[in-house]
Amino acid sequence: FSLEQDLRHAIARSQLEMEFQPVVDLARGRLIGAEALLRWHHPQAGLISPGRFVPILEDINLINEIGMWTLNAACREARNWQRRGIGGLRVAVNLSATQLRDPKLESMILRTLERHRLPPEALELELTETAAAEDVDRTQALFVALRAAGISISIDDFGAGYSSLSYLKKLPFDRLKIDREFVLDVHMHKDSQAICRSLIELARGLEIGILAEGVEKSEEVEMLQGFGCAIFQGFHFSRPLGAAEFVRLAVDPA
Ligand code: G
Ligand code: G
Ligand code: MN
Ligand code: NA
Repeated sequence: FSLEQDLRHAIARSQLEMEFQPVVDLARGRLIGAEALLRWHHPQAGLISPGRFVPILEDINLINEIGMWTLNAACREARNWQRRGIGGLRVAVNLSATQLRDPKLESMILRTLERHRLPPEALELELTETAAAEDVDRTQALFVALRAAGISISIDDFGAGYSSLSYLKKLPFDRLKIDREFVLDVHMHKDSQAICRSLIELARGLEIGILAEGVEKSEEVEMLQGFGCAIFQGFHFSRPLGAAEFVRLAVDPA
């Protein structure tokens, strides 16, 4: 089989699925949302990670189509949470650099929210700093428009790219996600501690939110909490869950 060919039929054959990884706010002691993560169930190869197939989607020009499928699926599920009375949760959807270059992106996002009657406050878009910094002026216009509509924006994998910090002055956004690389065993590494402390201080100075992703151990949580980070995502709290599993957790947090 060829992954390229098979990807062209993945939507029609219902092989794509979204998982939802809980995001928790320890200051308020509650679940505040989830990151929507795309999964591809390949009939022969099994479960394939987006880390492997998103680059192929980019190559074969399918990223915009599958990106819209993803956004639609995530918004439909977030509306489902609201219908079930699970209030105040935000769903975070990853966007690639290619999607950012699509002139129809903004209108498609707004139409998707309308179609599902999802309030814009319930949607967050995640972009890596590399994607966001690629064309700062263009990204700036897009972020301004999306935020004016009530959608929030986070910079994913923060600290892991090669971009300069100058884009921080130009781009309006709501949240930084500290890359997993700096969170991993932060309690054991002085350099990771210095970096995390600086990032948390940076977010405070910029008056934006900060989230630590990829937390796997209570020692990591405790250290980052001590530095002033309150929002977490990672296997320590929960792995990404199927839609039904996520609803069970949200309705009845153990
Ligand atoms: O879930 P996993 O660890 O396999 O994700 C690997 C990478 O794929 C992560 O960087 C994640 O941000 C990205 N990713 C997950 N879902 C999506 C998606 O719907 N769209 C895009 N563009 N990237 C995604
Ligand atoms: O790049 P991005 O932040 O979007 O990547 C999210 C990916 O990280 C998801 O595919 C998810 O499966 C993975 N992930 C989430 N929590 C953890 C964790 O605690 N440890 C590890 N190793 N991976 C995680
Ligand atoms: Mn992400
Ligand atoms: Na990330």
